[in-house]
Amino acid sequence: MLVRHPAVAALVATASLTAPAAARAADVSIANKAFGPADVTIPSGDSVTWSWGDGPHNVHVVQGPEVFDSGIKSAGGTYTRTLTAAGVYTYQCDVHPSMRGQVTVTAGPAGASAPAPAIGFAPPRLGAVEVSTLAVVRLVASQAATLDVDILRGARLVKRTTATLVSGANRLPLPVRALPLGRYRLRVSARDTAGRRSAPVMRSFVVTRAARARRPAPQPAAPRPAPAPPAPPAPVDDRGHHGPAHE
Ligand SMILES: [Cu+2]
Repeated sequence: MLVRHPAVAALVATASLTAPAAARAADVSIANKAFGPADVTIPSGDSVTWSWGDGPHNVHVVQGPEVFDSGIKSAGGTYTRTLTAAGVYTYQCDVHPSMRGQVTVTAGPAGASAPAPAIGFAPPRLGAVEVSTLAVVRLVASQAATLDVDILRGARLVKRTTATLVSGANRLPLPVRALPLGRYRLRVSARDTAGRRSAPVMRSFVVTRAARARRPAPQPAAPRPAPAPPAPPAPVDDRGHHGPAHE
């Protein structure tokens, strides 16, 4: 619809400019016995809308900070739920139990996240997995766990390590200092002390000079009392200033 009245047009423009970021929402389609995408991340207070392309299916959250069920719907049905409690929500279709998905709710745009409660004997779950341009992984874990980390180049495994996860938000610098520059893939999965394991999550990332020059993180498994070794000289730009500090 065209808005012809100038005052109304201005009002519409103002409204769209001032719409809060929290109005973003995730959409998940349901068709062909699958949720798409099967893994979405939203900040607390946002909503997820599921849309049925066929049926019968339902959205039944079986683990997470709260559980709920959309009820069974058919083609054309929708279900919207606003989620405020941070954590990882795992859901399934009860008609087709192989249909599974998850929603990760972060505490807000700042990235901090409240921990999800560890329930019963559930395997650990990972959400909101991101790799920064400095090759630092951020993710939300449903419980304390060990993270198995594989770095692959093409199909070749070039680095394998582990890290300790806390329940909630985690920040893990990848060990890329000795890797050639270029594009890699990251494969992570979490396991608890009983060996229960999360689904693996794959992400691609690029090893840059800046990522390699990043200060190594302290290694909890092998504490070194010595201070971090000096970083390579920072680039100096044409005004004689040193480049930005690496995180
Ligand atoms: Cu189904």
